Amino acid sequence: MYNMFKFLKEKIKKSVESISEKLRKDKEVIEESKEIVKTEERHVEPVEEKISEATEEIPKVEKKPEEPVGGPKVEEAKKWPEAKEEKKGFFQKIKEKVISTTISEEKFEELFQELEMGLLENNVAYDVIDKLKDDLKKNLVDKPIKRGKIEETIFESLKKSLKEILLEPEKDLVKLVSEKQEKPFVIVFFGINGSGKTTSIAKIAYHLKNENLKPLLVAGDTFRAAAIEQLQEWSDKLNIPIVKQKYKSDPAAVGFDGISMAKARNFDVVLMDTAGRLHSNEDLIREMEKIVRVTKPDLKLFVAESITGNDAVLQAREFDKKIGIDGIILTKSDVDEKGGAAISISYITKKPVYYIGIGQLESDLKPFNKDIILESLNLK
Ligand SMILES: Nc1nc2c(ncn2[C@@H]2O[C@H](COP(=O)(O)OP(=O)(O)O)[C@@H](O)[C@H]2O)c(=O)[nH]1
Ligand SMILES: [Mg+2]
Repeated sequence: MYNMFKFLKEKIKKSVESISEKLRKDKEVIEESKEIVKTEERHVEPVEEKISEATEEIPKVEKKPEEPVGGPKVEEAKKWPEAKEEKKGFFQKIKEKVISTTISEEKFEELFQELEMGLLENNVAYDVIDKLKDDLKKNLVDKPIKRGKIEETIFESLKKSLKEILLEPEKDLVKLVSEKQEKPFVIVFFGINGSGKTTSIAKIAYHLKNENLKPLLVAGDTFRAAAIEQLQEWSDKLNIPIVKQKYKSDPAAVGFDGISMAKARNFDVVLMDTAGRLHSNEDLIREMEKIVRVTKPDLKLFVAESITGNDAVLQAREFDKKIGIDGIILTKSDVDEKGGAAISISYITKKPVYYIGIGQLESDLKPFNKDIILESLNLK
């Protein structure tokens, strides 16, 4: 289970319950019309009495042999049960109306306002909301839905849409690294300051090491004070080698060094750190382009903070436009209570989320998994 959907989960549940409740109120209106029919039936009652009178009359008729059996009164009596049958059919139709309901487009818009607001408040991107809404519309508008099945229909629709929206990697990292013939497999991590690049590198290196692969750390953030020391500390703690140079050296050159060393000493995978930068800074973008040109990464991972919501999504899109990214690491989900970024980021960028960061320790990393997300949203 992921913790980041605390509010979103509640919001979806509440909104869907409220939709059902509103439709139930509509049901009362229909029930009222059912009442009217019942009252009408009461009017019919004397007619029913007539029927029995009429049937009773038949033997009377039989008692009078001078009159032929099957006189006009008997024929009339035959008609009554038929009339009663018709009434029943009509009543049946009303009952069916009560059991299933259809929602007009207008009603749909009104009903889904709350859900829409809830999704927005919890950082779900507009495009994702549009997709969820369009799918729901297709499944709900002008289609008879069984009364007891409204909630289920909505949940099923949301579930199906989310399965399309969320993007898991086709192959996990261990497989990707293991399958590359010519080692090392090179991963470069990008993202703005403080998003969790260095920590994520440590977590992934630790994970790959536990899978019997040989990782090498490359201190490519030569810009920010203490960045090299930070990676060095992880290197010491996890007992994973590091390649570094002095501050202000060219990160592309550090990357090149790292790859050479990895080739010479049979490392399976190079994990390269970079300086945090904003996508709007042209100099730093040129630097990133140079890193990519020189190191030719097998995988460019963008590290985004879950808690920043739509900002994380926009950053990922901008970085993708500038340098092209292959996947995403979503950090700090443990301190996010909305979770919208996790739902939106892969749909907007069309890039899979590889891992979710769930804390500050090396083991605080979870693979991104659709089923776990659906389960965490109570949609399973
Ligand atoms: N709670 C939490 N903190 C994290 C996570 N990932 C990173 N951090 C913290 O975020 C801060 C910035 O991380 P850092 O790796 O230095 O970011 P960088 O500037 O992108 O390299 C550090 O204090 C990390 O411990 C996470 O998944 N959960
Ligand atoms: Mg760093």
